[in-house]
Order: sequence, then structure tokens, then C-alpha cells
Amino acid sequence: MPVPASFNDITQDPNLRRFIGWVWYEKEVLLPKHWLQDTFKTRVVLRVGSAHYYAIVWVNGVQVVEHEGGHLPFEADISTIVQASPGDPCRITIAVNNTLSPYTLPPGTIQYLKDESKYPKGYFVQNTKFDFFNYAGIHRPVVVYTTPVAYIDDITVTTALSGNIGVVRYEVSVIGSSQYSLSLNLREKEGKVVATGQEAVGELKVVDPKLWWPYLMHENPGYLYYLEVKLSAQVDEDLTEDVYTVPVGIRTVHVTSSQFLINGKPFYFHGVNKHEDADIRGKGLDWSLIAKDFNLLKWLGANSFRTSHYPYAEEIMDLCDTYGIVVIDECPGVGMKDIENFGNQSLAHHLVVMEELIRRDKNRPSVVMWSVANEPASELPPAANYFKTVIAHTKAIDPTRPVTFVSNANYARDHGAPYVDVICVNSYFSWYHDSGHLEVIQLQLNTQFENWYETYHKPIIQSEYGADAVSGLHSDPPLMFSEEYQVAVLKQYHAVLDKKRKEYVIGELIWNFADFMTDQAVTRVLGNKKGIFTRQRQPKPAAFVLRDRYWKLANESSCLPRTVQYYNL
Ligand code: GCB
Repeated sequence: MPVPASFNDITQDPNLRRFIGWVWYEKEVLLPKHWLQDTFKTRVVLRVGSAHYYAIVWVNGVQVVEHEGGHLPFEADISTIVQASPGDPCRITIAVNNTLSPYTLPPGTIQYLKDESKYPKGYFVQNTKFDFFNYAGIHRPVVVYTTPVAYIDDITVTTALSGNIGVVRYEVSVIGSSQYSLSLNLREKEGKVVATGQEAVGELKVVDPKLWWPYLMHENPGYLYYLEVKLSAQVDEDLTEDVYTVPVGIRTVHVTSSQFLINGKPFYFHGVNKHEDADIRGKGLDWSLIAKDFNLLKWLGANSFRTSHYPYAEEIMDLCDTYGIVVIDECPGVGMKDIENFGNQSLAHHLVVMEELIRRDKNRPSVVMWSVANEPASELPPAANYFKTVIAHTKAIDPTRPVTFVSNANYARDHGAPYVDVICVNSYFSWYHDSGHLEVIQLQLNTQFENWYETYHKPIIQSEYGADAVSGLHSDPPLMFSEEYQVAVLKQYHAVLDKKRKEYVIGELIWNFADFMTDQAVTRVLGNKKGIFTRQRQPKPAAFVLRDRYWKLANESSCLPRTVQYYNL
């Protein structure tokens, strides 16, 4: 079985495609000799980028780590095990189980179907209330790397602006020695050192900094400085050195009652919702696919996306930082529709997932907001305390970013909305409600925005809207599932968005960037077809409509002088 990849679509075996339970991966690797000889100086670490959903890892038969939750990395110090038998290959065994429960994120249930006149003995299915295929396996790279035994464990960077001074606050945590010194250099992209530091906690100042700007908001988007942190530590009689470099984008984020400000300028999200999803590899990381998707985002004139409905690969996030694609970083709180999903067990796990996500993505300038869930049953009374707690915890760990969750609840009955900084609303007028009635979209959308704004006086993002279109299916007048209908829905939404974006609507994210696989259902034709691109990343007519719109929006909302205009690439 290849890694990284979902195991589901690799073979012709239908049982493996829908398999629920334990799968086992094993590989022997030869590690460089000097990693194994330097017993007291080298720390050998095994890191798994993500495994869906629950994983247990052994090295040479010894259990080294277990981890709950897909989409986020975990690691184990394996030094003592591999250094104990330097002559042998290192055997890595990873067992992965994709069974979901009411307390996992996302949640799911196992249902035993006991009527033996209909189902064989022991027959069960896994039910989920989210709309994407529960791909499983080892989805991201597994690597073995080394550090010295005294090492840089973590670096936290936050940035601020004070007049023409860029302030880079940092905190370095060191493990393995209490006798050490640090040397920090903040370098421009081109290498020149602009500030230095020696303390574990400090502030670096940059005069007239080059700010990190979103794509299409500035002629030089995604500008990154590099903070190089050098640790020299005394370990027994020896001096060891560890070096780590963090990309730093100097930028600020603020939310007012009607605006989202990046570097003090109003930012309008014109972007997409995505999935990690493609033929054959499922949710497995694929560099060619990632590069293609970023090219399509740029072509489209999209300045942002939401990581619907779980954290995406670090490789993707790195490119967002580099290209200036703004991210709403969402945790896997999706499909939380039952009362059991709001109990203490779920809550405790949700808090841990937010901690892991923030630890991974906190230094990324592209991440401007955390989303703690998608379309939970937030009208249930326990959702009030649940979201109050998750959001307060998220803000306590990261006080620098706004927090939201994405709602499709009625504005008057949503118990989580009082705690968010930005209201994110999903709606599918003329699709799931009033199916086929394009003529009611404008009225209903207008009412939706006014109700939310009058209740909360917080800026609003239309975080999902769209319609299924089966590529190549035509109908005039537009009927549901045709390419023409998808275009018509978009245009009706845009008419209202164009009015409301002048007031308090701060963004629009189409559902979805590309068609994607779901469970089989009577409403799904080999998956969800709301993509503006097919699953193979070919444009439907809706992609061209959005492309025209996004480039126009870019010209209106960028900080370039009025005479300078963007032209479609
Ligand atoms: C939604 C969900 C998304 C679905 C989409 C749809 O509201 O957030 O996960 O895929 O609707 O197409 O039904």
C-alpha cells in the first residue's frame, strides 16, 4: 500500500474500499550509522504527518506512540530503541483504525443491522453526518529525522505594527539542557539580517517592514522574513548546536463590527472551500495535485480558502504563506449533529484538537482565523456552553486571531453565535430549499444577511453557497444539476453580495472548488458535484463566471494605486 495515500481507491476490492477497522502498515528502513552511534548526542524522531483516524505506532516491536484524530501530525522519540540495535534495520509498524464514535472529530456511529432475514450475521455499517467520503490510511508523509539531544522544541512568533515599526515577538522553548545560549537572526527574504536577539523570549523590531499581504492586494504578496534560531547547549562535556528557521510574515488582523482588516486595510474574502480529495489517492498528499490547485486558485483570482472541513497538509499551508492565500483554518468538527456530540468527552477531545492545530499552524501569516466547527447542531441547548468553552480555549492559546464556526442554524436559535468574532453562514437557497426556484434567492439571501446582522452586529462571511452541476449536462432554461443552473445560482447570489459587501458582508466562499467523493446516496452522483472544477480539475462554466467576478473584486479591494489594475493571468 502506498504512503501517503488513502487505501480505499487503490485496489479493485470493494471490501477494502468500504473497510472499517484496523489496517496495518509496515516498513523496514536503514538509518544512517552516525545517527545510531552517537548514542547520547543524537535524538532520532519518527513523525507521522497524519493518519486517519486512530493510530498506534511500534518501532522494532516496541509501542512508541498512539494518536487520536486524522489531519494532524504526531511524533515519537525513538532514539533509545534504534540505538539499542544499531546493526539492524529499523522496523516501523503503524496500525490505523478508521472507526468513528460519537466522541471523535468528526463523529460517527457504528450500527449493527441485526435482522438476519436482511443482513448476514455481524453485519454493520458506519454512519456519519458529514458530506465527504471517510477516506482512511496514512495520508501524509512519514519521516524519520534527528535533532541533538538538547533541541529547540517549539517557537512561537506573533507580529504587530507600531507606526512604521514591525514588531516580531517570539518565544523559544528548549528541551534537553538548562545551560544554553540562543542566537536569533531575522533575515529578509534576500538574506540580509534586519534584527537580532539572544533571549528565549523577546521582541525584534524592523523599521519600515515589508508586510505580508494577501494575493491580489499588493504587488508583492506573501512577503516572508526568516527567523533563524540557533541553540548552543552544554550536554555533559560537549557543546551541541540545533538550528531552526521559521518563515515570518509581518501582518496584523483585526475585526470590527463590519470589517475584516489585514494590516489595517479592509479585506474581502473572495475564495473557495476545498477538500483534500482526488481520484485514486483519496486524501493522500500529492505534490502535482497541490501545484495544480494553487495554479487554479491564482487563475481564478481567489485570495482565500477555508480548510473545509479539517486541517490540510502542512505542504499546502506553506504555499498559502508563500503566495499570500488567506486561510480560515478549520478543525475536523464536522457532522456534529447529535446531542452526544456535545458532551464532556467530545469537548475534552475538541480542546486537544484545537491545541494540536494551533501548535502546528500558529506561526503562519496566511492563517487569519480559526474555525472550530462546520454546521454543528448549534440550536441544541448544550451547544452554548460547548462553543463558549471551545472558543475561549482557542483564544486563550492564541489571542492574536479571531475565532468562528460555520453555521447553518436559524439565526434566532444559534447558541454558538454569541461567542464568535465573525458570523460565517452557509445557505443553499433554490437547492436544498425551494429546489429549482431561482427567483427566490435574492429575497431569501437578503433576509438571511439582515437577520444575522441585526441580531449580532458582527461582520458576515457567506461561507458556503452553490449548486451541483454534472459536467457536460445542459439545460436552458436552467434546470437543477445542469451547468447553466449552477451559473444561474451563482449570479443570483452575487447580485445580493454586491449590495451587502458595501455594508457588513466581508466575504464569499463558493462551495466547492472541485467535485469530490462522498458516501453513496440518492442525491450524490459519484460524489458531490458542486465543484466549479471537476474532480480532475477541469473548469465548468461557473469557474469562468467566478473568475471574472474575482478579478473585478480584486481590482476594487486591492491597495494598489487606482490607476493600476490587475488583468487575468
Ligand atoms: C454543506 C456542508 C458541506 C456539504 C454541502 C453540500 O452545508 O457544509 O460539507 O458538502 O453543504 O453540498 O451539501
